[in-house]
Amino acid sequence: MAEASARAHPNIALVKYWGKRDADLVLPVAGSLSLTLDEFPTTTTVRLDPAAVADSFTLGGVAQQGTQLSRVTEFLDVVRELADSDVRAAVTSISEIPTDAGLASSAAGFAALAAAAAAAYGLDLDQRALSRLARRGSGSATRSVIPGLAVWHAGDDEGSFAEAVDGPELRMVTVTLSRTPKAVSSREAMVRTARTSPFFPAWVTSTEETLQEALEACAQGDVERLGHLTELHAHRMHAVIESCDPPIRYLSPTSLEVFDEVARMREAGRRCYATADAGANVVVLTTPEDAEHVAAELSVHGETRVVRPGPGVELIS
Ligand code: 2P0
Repeated sequence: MAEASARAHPNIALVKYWGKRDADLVLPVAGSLSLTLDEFPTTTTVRLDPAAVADSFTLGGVAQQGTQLSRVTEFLDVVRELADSDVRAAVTSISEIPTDAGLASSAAGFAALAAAAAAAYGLDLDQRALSRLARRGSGSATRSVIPGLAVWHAGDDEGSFAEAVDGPELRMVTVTLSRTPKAVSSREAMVRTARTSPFFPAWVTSTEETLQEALEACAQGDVERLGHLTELHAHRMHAVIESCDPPIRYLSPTSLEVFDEVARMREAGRRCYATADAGANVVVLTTPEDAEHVAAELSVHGETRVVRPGPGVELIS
């Protein structure tokens, strides 16, 4: 097949990925756990072009250059090596992720690109192989291949893939607070954290422990324990990031107000637990019963949206 299209969705980590032990192979220092969302898909088409001398990448109708294009080209080089091909490709992508929603676009973007490129170059990959391939584009993309709850194993190149995990029925409430782009990219901030934070070794060992506890909570359908670990792990990730030199701080005073409000709702009996990625926006893990209430209460701080668990990556043509 010389052309293929695929769609993937972003995911939010409950146990976070922060730090690589191998940047080329995108191997994380520890495993992580996430929920793939059913909103904000990215749809990507890969068309092989034997006459082209270089790859092209168009995002939302705009031709990309620089880092955006080179990350796509480097990823396609991995696919071409697997397919034993030197044919260049035209990649067109449409992202429905609002640029200010604080959701990493690289997870959905590279999961969709992995599936479309694998099909266009004639690779027949199962879910595990596709997850490993998506990992080479962006770490969090490893998990967007998988529907719903997904664990990404740290492992070596063979063993570092994501797979589905059974767990309780969950909802996410996104709270959009920030409209300014992040000061330091996740990729750069991860390197700085690993190089300069004295707390980094403890972050690595405690993350593996938290992951095992979170997987047990999933198996037991224990929303309270899973939620507690989710919020705890977000605080720990931001603490290790803030401890690097020079320091990086992603949370704003309003983010902390939302964390406080979520704690107050919890004391009042709601099941809700806050987390935040490499930006000021907050996402709240909650239940189907509590989701609408949580979204309404938090709407004074920013735009809120209730999001359900979503599908894994899908080939659409
Ligand atoms: C996560 N984040 O687990 C963590 C939490 C942000 C905070 O994965 O360098 O874009 O492409 O592997 O996947 C964002 O990092 O980084 C991320 P790369 P990625 O979702």
